[in-house]
Amino acid sequence: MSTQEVEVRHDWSQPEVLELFELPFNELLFRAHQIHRLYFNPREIQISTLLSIKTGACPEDCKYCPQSVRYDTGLERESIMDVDAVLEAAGAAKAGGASRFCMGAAWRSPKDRDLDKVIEMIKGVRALGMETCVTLGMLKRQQAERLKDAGLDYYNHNLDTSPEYYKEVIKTRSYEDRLDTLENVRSAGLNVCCGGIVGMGETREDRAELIVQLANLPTHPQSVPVNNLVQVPGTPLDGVEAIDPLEFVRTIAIARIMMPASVVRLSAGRTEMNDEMQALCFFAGANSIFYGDKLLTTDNPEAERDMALLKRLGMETTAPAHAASAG
Ligand code: SAM
Ligand code: DTB
Ligand code: SF4
Repeated sequence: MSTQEVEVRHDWSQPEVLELFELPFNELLFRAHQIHRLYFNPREIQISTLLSIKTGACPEDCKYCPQSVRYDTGLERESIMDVDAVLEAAGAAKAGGASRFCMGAAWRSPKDRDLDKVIEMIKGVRALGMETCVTLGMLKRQQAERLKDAGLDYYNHNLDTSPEYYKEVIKTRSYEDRLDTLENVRSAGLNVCCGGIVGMGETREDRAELIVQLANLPTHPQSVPVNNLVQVPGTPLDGVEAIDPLEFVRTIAIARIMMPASVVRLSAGRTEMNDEMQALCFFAGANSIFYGDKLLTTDNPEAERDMALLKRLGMETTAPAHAASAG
């Protein structure tokens, strides 16, 4: 098999993706791993560290999110961090081995004066020799261009789930709004980081449709975070039935098959996964993780435990580099 034989497609249909979901588990993993090896060194893993630069009191109503002002999750609201404190955290992440620093803000969309400060942060993190990513909510074209000019590498904005299930989860912004932001980010020439969350009570059809939506974008997102819902007391999705771990692995394998050149990140939810499950996800094609003791507001596995796991698996972390363009 060669990369020529594995076409990078943008015309997937839900029924054919459901057929992939129905494959025997080993058959699916074998196909995904074969494709993975065509595009990537299977020993390599990209690691990003997250920092919440503006926490809580978000006006949006995303039912999974501890930062929405509508749910009582006991989170203290904080104003935007000082640039120096952000750069200190980025320096520590770099010393710990992270190649990319991702800054997240609990905004519906940034105001222009917020962007001034974020731009200072991006320039400072870049000067440390790290790749930069921000996730700030909806973005206008001109704002995306300002971020590109500042040297930003990636913008994260997730589709979260299928268009149908989306309406059950978020009412304050539409799927179309998200697609518009992605278009603005793409046309500004930024790398797109876009994925979703599973384990929110969605059906297999919803999971298939989420990956169809991602793979049928005009270009595949360069980075695809697959989050397993972190259930936070006080959020409406707390207590929802968790996804079967093997169904989660299948979701990773199918993302790998359908977006062969994209980096697939095993994202939120790793604290609940054992080492064996994570190893299966890496075999299925995940080649990135969030690294560091915290995600934005919830826990992530301890950095030392992750380094020990990567060592046990014979995996190596990648150095910062501008991503090769995905198809
Ligand atoms: N406010 C911005 C936005 O929503 O675009 C940026 C930050 S927001 C926290 C970034 C992403 O984190 C969301 O799109 C969602 O996919 C993910 N996320 C939030 N809460 C989560 C949870 N409890 N479990 C898993 N993923 C979560
Ligand atoms: C993404 O897809 N997952 C990250 C990042 N992009 C910004 C966020 C996960 C957040 C989990 C809940 C929290 O820690 O607040
Ligand atoms: Fe706000 Fe983002 Fe959380 Fe939604 S996911 S409530 S937009 S911080």
